[in-house]
Amino acid sequence: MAEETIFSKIIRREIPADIIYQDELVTAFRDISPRAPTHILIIPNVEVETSNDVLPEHEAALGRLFTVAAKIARQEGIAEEGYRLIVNCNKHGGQEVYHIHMHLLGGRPLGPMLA
Ligand code: IU
Repeated sequence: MAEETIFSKIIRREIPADIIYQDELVTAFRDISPRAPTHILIIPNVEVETSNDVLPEHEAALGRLFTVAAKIARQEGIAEEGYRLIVNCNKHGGQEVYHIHMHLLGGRPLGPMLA
């Protein structure tokens, strides 16, 4: 099993976080250092370090990231204008926390992805 990160403590509510959604597969909370008016992290409750470590048994939880992202985007009122979903992997991808997570960013024009 992957080594535990701070995100596991957030999932178990052992440390404070602004959790906006949680079910048996995923947890979503506001990023502590938001890069856009809406910046939410959506993570599987199971520990998966990076996208390199994804297995078929993770498909239900990782698929749920997308359905929850769409639900939250509608709740945040950014679905029609649009938003960006990002999953960073390892050093060159800019990954800082080794519990796979989807960033949901929106609420302002984000510009070209590779700017
Ligand atoms: P990254 O894809 O691993 O680079 O993103 C990690 C994100 O986790 C980053 O945007 C941090 O601001 C965010 N974060 C957080 O919201 N709460 C925390 O306790 C920690 C990191 I550590």
